[in-house]
Amino acid sequence: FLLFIIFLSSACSEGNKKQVENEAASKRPNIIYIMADDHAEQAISAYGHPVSQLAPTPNIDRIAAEGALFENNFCTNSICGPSRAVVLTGKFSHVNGFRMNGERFNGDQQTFPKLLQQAGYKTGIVGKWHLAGYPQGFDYWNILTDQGNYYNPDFLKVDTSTNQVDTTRIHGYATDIITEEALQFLKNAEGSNQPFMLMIHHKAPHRNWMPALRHVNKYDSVEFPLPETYFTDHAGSLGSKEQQQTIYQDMYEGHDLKMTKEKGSPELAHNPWTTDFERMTPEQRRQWDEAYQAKNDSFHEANLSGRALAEWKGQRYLHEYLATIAAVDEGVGKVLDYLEKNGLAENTIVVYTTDQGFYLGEKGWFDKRYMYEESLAMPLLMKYPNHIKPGSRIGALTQNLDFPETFLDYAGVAVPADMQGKSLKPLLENTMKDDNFRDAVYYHYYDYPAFHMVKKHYGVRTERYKLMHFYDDIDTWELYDLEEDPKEIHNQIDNPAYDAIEDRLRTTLDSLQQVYKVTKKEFEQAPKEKVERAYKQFE
Ligand code: SGN
Ligand code: CA
Repeated sequence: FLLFIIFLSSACSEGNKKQVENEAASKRPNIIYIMADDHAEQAISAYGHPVSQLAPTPNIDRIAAEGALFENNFCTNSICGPSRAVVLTGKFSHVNGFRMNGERFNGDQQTFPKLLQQAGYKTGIVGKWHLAGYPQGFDYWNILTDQGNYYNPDFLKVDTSTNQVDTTRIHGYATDIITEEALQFLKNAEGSNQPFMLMIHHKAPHRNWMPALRHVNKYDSVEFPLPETYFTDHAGSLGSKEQQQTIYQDMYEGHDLKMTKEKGSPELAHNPWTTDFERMTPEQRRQWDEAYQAKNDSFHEANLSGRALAEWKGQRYLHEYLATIAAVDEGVGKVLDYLEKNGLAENTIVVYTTDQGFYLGEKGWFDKRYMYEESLAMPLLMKYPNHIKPGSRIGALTQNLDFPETFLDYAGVAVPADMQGKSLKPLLENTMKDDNFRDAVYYHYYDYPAFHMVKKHYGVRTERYKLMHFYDDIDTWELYDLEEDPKEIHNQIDNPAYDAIEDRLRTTLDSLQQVYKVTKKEFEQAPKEKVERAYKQFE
């Protein structure tokens, strides 16, 4: 009898233990990671920039209102594939090995989705991948081929009947298709006792900024403020003298700005890559041309030149860019609504971010790549009810490098010692002061010569200052005082008043390079062949 009692009580305590474990497991949060492509902070209304107030993003803003907005989140290398590789691995580009687009990501290495999957998470990714090779560590994936197309895009996924990877062209608009794919993943996860982690990677608002048909005229009547530096010559920066990302010099009039050759004709002006438009169905193309006809005709009638033409181009660019975001915002709304309607909102962390910042006409530019604020800054919003106080603003210097550790931390999975970031949980849950998180961030961009001709550079940014070194076929330093000069127009490197600050920044830079294991090898890559100014090739 005694034995029976002992057996019973040990069975009960086993049972209790299991139950506790199950409860803990079921409480592990789901994670939805939404990443747009090239979505600037200036174009998320929660960040408060004037442009975004005229093109608000109410659904993305819900994440900020219900959770936290990071005011100083940065990428480590402002370009697509590399940023994604950092997010997956929690390691700088020189450690994870993916330094520039076109390289191949070594998918065999440790990533956070793999670690979550091993810990019992159901993992998925839909949308842009852009790392070459196929995703590893995901139970389900359906990814855009390469950069992906806005209309009728091609997707790659495993056909479970043959176990082969198939390419399928899906009819419709990329952002909507990716949203539908995400909702389908969530539906399939229903009833499962596994927590899930889903990455929703939009193509929008990447170049060439083609809005959904329902949005092509959305901002026609809106005049957006162009940045005050739209025509500013960044004279103190030798590092950016040769850039090719000036809206009024380097954008392709047809491909980017959807300008036509002449009044009355739908035929596009300079359009080097015809596939974006040719893949539209005749009906899509008919609706598209119809929507653009009147506005393109009135452009021809106005006969603009010089500054007025440059301003018109800036305006057209903002219209297009912001209109592609409208569909992303709707998609975010659908995902949030789904979570609410299905009782999942409470136990799901939702993140909204993008792969890097972007220029919306500051210094006349588009694109990214630079360590200057607009492209270094990476919007980050995160909500997790009952854990993150609604309306929190986090000012700490954070990076995409920190994302994987944050997710592992929340999932209760041990963080591997070789990851180089820090969990954001103490900031999100208010157990750490912003100032105690990190003194400085390290940055390194490698892709030169390439599209837009942004030279190789690395540097350090503290709360107030930034020191950058452009190298390779140039050897020049820049120093900015972000408090005195937030637009980074005045390079103070030769100003003796900043000598002591420069010394301190160099020391910080050296020590960061040591901590992050930057080796000399980094700076000794064979130079790539130079490319001609892209626009001139097509003139
Ligand atoms: C394309 C774009 C470039 C852009 C790169 C990288 N040109 O080449 O403007 O800088 O992608 O973007 S396009 O006209 O072909 O769109 S990234 O987001 O993938 O890094
Ligand atoms: Ca990008």
